[in-house]
Amino acid sequence: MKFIDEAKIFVQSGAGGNGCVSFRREKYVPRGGPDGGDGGNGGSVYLVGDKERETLYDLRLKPHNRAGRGQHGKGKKMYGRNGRDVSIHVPLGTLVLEEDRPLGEILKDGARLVAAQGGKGGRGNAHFVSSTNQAPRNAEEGTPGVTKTLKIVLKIISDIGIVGLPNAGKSTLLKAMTNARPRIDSYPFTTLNPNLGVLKSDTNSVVIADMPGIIEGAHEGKGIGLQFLRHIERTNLLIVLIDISASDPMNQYDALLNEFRQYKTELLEKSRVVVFNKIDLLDRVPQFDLKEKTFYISALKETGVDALVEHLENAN
Ligand SMILES: Nc1nc2c(ncn2[C@@H]2O[C@H](COP(=O)(O)OP(=O)(O)OP(=O)(O)O)[C@@H](O)[C@H]2O)c(=O)[nH]1
Ligand SMILES: [Mg+2]
Repeated sequence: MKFIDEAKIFVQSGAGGNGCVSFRREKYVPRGGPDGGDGGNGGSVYLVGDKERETLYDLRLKPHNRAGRGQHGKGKKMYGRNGRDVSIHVPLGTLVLEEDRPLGEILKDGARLVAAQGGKGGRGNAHFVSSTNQAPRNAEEGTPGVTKTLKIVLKIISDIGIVGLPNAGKSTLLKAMTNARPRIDSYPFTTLNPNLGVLKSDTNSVVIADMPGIIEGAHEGKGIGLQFLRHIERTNLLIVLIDISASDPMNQYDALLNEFRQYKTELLEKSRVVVFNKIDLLDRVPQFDLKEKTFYISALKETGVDALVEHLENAN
């Protein structure tokens, strides 16, 4: 299924049904009391967190979501039926915005957010009896539903993000560390959307996201741009992956940090480790002196990956 991380949807809740004005009619009971029932509540539109979902694709397919209206109350104190609710299932990490103001976010499986509250049913005349008015001729109208246009944005939930230039071996590293089987190829921009993998240890499991490649000028829209970086905004730790066999590894590193800075300086404040990959291609592996923790690995041959995994498990 297509990975879609932004969608616009229209939601409309149902109006509440009107309360009823009615009087009891029975043989030999000349003046029965009021018996108008209440109107039903209008249906609401909900967004529901669903851990099985990974994309907002379905929301694109069905942008209009309308809940049912409440039925009007009837005589003999019969309630109107409530309107049908509508539940829209979304992946965990979904953010809901109304006119660019956040309405809420959905982080847990089964979590529900009211996107459009249904109208309230009106009360029937049976409610309005008083000592001075034994035969009320008034009932309430139901309140109207609401219509909204919502922007839905997905920010994947993961603990660790792998970032680097195209072809650095990010997907190969994800494959070496987790159960994920991402596409790997020798041309740049093989990965177009984030891939998720789970690193399981005895005590916990850590979700790792492999990102599309970043190139210099990405913040100006070069390559795939930096849009997808929002998916690592929630991570605790970044793996900055550098191809040590390519020319000037430190230059790659500076270029990446510079793009992060252009995107959001907060990304620079995240803890990170720097991983130099493809050491199998070199006879002599140069060492770099960085303030971050560094690792020298071959994701392809799985050399040095165990030490990295151990560090990640303890860091999370
Ligand atoms: N020799 C060697 N090749 C590697 C290593 N890691 C990855 N590669 C190769 O490098 C190429 C790119 O690997 P990917 O894992 O697709 O790289 P990526 O960073 O995910 O690339 P994009 O998704 O395009 O940004 C593939 O041909 C891999 O087989 C490594 O440790 N050693
Ligand atoms: Mg890739």
